[in-house]
Amino acid sequence: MVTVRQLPGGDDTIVACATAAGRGAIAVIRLSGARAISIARALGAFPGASDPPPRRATRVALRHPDGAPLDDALITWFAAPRSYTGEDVVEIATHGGHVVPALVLAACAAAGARPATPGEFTRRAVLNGRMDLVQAEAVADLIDARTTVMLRQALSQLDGGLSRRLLALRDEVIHLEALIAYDIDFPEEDDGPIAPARIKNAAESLRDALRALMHTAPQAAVLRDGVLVVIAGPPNAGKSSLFNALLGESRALVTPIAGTTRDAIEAVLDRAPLPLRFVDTAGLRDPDDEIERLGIEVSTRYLAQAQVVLVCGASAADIDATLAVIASRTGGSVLPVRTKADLDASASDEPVHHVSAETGQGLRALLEAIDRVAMASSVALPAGDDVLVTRERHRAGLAVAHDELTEFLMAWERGALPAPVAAVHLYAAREALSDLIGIVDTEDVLDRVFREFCIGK
Ligand SMILES: Nc1nc2c(ncn2[C@@H]2O[C@H](COP(=O)(O)OP(=O)(O)O)[C@@H](O)[C@H]2O)c(=O)[nH]1
Ligand SMILES: [Mg+2]
Repeated sequence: MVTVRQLPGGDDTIVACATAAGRGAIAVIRLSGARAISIARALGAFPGASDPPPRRATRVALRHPDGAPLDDALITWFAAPRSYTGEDVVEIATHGGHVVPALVLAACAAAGARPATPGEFTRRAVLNGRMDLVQAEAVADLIDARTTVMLRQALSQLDGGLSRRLLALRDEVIHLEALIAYDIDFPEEDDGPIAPARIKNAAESLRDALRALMHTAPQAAVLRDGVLVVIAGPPNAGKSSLFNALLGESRALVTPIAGTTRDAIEAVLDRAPLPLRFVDTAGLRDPDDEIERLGIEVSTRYLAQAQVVLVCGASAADIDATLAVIASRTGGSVLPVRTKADLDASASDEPVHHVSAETGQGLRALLEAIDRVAMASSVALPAGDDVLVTRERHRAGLAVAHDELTEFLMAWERGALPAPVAAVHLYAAREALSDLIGIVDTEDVLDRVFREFCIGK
């Protein structure tokens, strides 16, 4: 059970551009592997025979191994093992743009580097023990983060928060295995076998801890994707204008999301306490859509999952008509919104939000109302240092471990299976957790048995 395997060509020195392509002040090209220094030397860096001082940026007139000038660059060497990958790493900061980074990459290749495959630097970091698998995923989460809360989660995961939790759970499995092993190996010990109730209690609390961590997945999903706020109403109600006005009004970081479906336009507002993910219809006519036949525009696909629905209309009648169509089709909180309030000065005491995309009236109050219902309808927000499960891989691995614990408990309580057979479930639970973190270690159980039970006596 090795989760991370060496790729073919694992000894190669790899090269890639670490910054995004296109115009920019600088680009960073990264080399990793045993030949990183000699390749940099072939490009004109580090003159002289002795190794350059590590972690110090030096200026270099870069040139192709054939002598052609490339750029005026800064170059930094990170000596193995104190580097991102654990290998010798050379970072070349060149000018950005379309040509320079491409030419420098080509020069590195000409000097013997191989273009890296996606994620290969981080893969090497895992292989060399610089980080575990969960931390490697956090690197990707950090880069993909669209909200501040998700960024914080990724940072905490990168710092080893989730890994430590998973390791602690795995330790508990090993502890249980040790208890069982003792029971198997020393049934005639003076102090008698371990009380079955002790094993049952330990297994139950472990199963509950696995379940609790597994159940943080929906929280993480809300933090990552935002609370789903779907806008509904008749054509021309002012939905798209409201969508744009809300995004503008909030002055928060807005990330437009390229059409996950054809019938919707989405954007995530990075907003406290929860990010909000607004969905407007793309206004495409779909003759097969029952809701559209009823004269209401809404992204049907999102309606069932919506946590909040803004039911929009320029008149009370329009709002009522929309409510009638929407109510039975969503489990989310419904907020009635009277649009184009600038055209209709008549105040009313209905529990309706009056907004104008034209004047900005009522937008802030509507956003705050959305915050309130989102908080009320959402899974509880994690406390600052709470560890969350941010990926399906984590949830699935925990589910396997949880189910194995459940199987073990059933067998143990019934006394149906001999202890060595029941212990197979513990082994499977441990493997599932090891897989999550990316550990390969067969000595753990023996270690624990020896340490805890003084077998040498
Ligand atoms: N006066 C006024 N007109 C608005 C307002 N919001 C939207 N409109 C107008 O109403 C029409 C339909 O707006 P639109 O946002 O496309 O509605 P949708 O079909 O529901 O997405 C457009 O001509 C808008 O300019 C508003 O707050 N005040
Ligand atoms: Mg529209």
